[in-house]
Amino acid sequence: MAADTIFSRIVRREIPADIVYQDDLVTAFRDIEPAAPTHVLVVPNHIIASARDVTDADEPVLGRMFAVAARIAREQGIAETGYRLIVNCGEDGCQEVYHLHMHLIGGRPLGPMLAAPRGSSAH
Ligand code: DGP
Repeated sequence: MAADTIFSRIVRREIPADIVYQDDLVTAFRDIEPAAPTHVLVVPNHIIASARDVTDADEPVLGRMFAVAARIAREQGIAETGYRLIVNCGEDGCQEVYHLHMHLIGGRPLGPMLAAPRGSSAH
């Protein structure tokens, strides 16, 4: 069995979080460090550590994550103005929590996609 994560404890409602949606496959809750007026995390209820650990068997839950993100975006009133969906993976992707999650971020213009670390280049 996969190790427990802070997000699986939120899914089980063992620790507080502002849950905006939950069903049999996924849970969505507000990020504790919001990067924009709307910043929601959509997570599978069961632990998939990272995007690199996804398998064919995960396709239903991955589809649900996108469908739920679209639903929440509509509910939050940002579907028309637009938003960004982000999945960080591994060390270079700055993943902090090893329980797959999709960031749904919007409610203001978000600017260019990547903020490069100082002194870095694309090559
Ligand atoms: P990432 O770098 O993609 O792994 O982002 C992890 C996000 O999770 C980060 O934006 C902060 C958020 N986060 C971490 N711990 C908690 C928590 O206990 N509650 C909530 N709501 N969000 C958390």
